[in-house]
Amino acid sequence: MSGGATLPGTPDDEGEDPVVLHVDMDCFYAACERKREPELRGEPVVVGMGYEDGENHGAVATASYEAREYGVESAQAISTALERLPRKAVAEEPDSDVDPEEAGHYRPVDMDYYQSVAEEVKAILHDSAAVVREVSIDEAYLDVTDRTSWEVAAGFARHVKHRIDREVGVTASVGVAPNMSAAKIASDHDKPDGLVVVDPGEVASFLAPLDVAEIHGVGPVTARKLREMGVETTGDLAAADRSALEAEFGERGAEMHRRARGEDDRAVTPTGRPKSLSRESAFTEATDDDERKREQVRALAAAVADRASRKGVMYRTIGVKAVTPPYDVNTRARSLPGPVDDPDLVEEVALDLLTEFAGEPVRKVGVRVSNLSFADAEQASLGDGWEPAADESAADEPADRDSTGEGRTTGTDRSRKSDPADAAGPPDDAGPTGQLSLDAAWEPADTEGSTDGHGPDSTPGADGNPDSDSDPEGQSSLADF
Ligand code: TTP
Ligand code: MG
Repeated sequence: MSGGATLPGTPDDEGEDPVVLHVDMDCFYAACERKREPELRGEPVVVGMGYEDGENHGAVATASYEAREYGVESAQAISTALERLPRKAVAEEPDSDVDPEEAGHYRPVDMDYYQSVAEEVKAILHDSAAVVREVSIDEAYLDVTDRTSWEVAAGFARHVKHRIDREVGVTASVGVAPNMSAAKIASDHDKPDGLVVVDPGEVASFLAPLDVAEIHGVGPVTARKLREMGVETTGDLAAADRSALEAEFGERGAEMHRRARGEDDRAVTPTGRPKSLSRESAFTEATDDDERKREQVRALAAAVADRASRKGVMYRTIGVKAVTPPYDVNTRARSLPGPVDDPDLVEEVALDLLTEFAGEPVRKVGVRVSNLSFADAEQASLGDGWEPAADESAADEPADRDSTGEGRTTGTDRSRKSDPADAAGPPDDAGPTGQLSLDAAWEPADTEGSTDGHGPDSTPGADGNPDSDSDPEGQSSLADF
């Protein structure tokens, strides 16, 4: 680790490992219920979605840790939960044979109230970090590299936790790590009220003993397949042969492998500020017909330029993406001397960049503008980027994306990498997850609203609340490998 000389509150040294916090509230809805009804503290509490007082219908949104001891869990039918943990009110009836000590409190969901509590928490998070990425009602990533140093990161995180507890009256579990993926796993590692710090250099050893299912994006189906391959722990996965994983899972396999090794260089980017606008479209089969490619790129260029105009956005960088078989993602970008809003130029530059792929078979093409400036000056200089892509109109083909990632594009930028999102086969773990497309600059046209989006082991998220990575912007994340 570097940055030993950095004091809290001073800017980080060049090259210091990022300090990333992942904050996830403990049994959040139940904690909110306890905040306004303190007599519920220490008691088993179940919050039901589609549940009404005294009824048996609905599903468990969350349960307090005391209730979880009885086998009550999220997404379970309330009727099942009641079999495992009877209602307190029933147990307290005079002729009841249920022990009130072995009973719980059931409450219906009150989203408005939870939202207001979440806002109090988020205010503290924004106070604690310049860069906050909110990924769901009870979860956020903070980049605090410029506010602390690795020597005192634990104290910094403890301070954030204490503030949430003291000022709002609910508890959070916090993971601290040099990247988002490890921070998320760390926050989950010692719940509730946990604080787990994974120092740079310890990421791989922290991950190694964990079950593969703890890696974000590995759901039960993938975990089972991995076990069949003899891969039980994250360490096994890290040591596995990447090409064998690719053979089984496509590019997702390579991504899992990277994650298991603790490799994740995504920057924490604030929620809701697009870094780029892009559209892309796949051919049914790879084509080497240049006119078809050009036609598609013209259409995409027009769509992107139109979108930028409607948003009042100027761009300084224009790029194309060409996915060549098997899954190689090639991106080319050219920066202009100043920001423009010029649909003809988008087409002209995109077609010019495309000439590099003349005669090559191409599976998918995309066009992107980045290095955006907004009419609203506050949002200006968001940088450019080929990174995380939000999916605004998932049902659309081709997809329309606002990227919120960060990247660098100077002059003509060239890159060639594999795109997890372009991997063959539907990712079975695709939940409505959070932020990013890993290092894939562009997400697939069909991440959501198609077989790719919600596979058999999507995390159940009753009533729009999500699996833990769901993003208020409706971003599709991690491309779920
Ligand atoms: P989570 O953070 O997944 O769960 P939690 O905060 O209740 O518990 P933990 O301590 O394990 O973090 O989700 C946050 C809230 O989202 C949760 O309080 C209720 C809601 N939610 C649902 O409504 N349905 C679900 O299936 C899940 C998982 C969560
Ligand atoms: Mg939570």
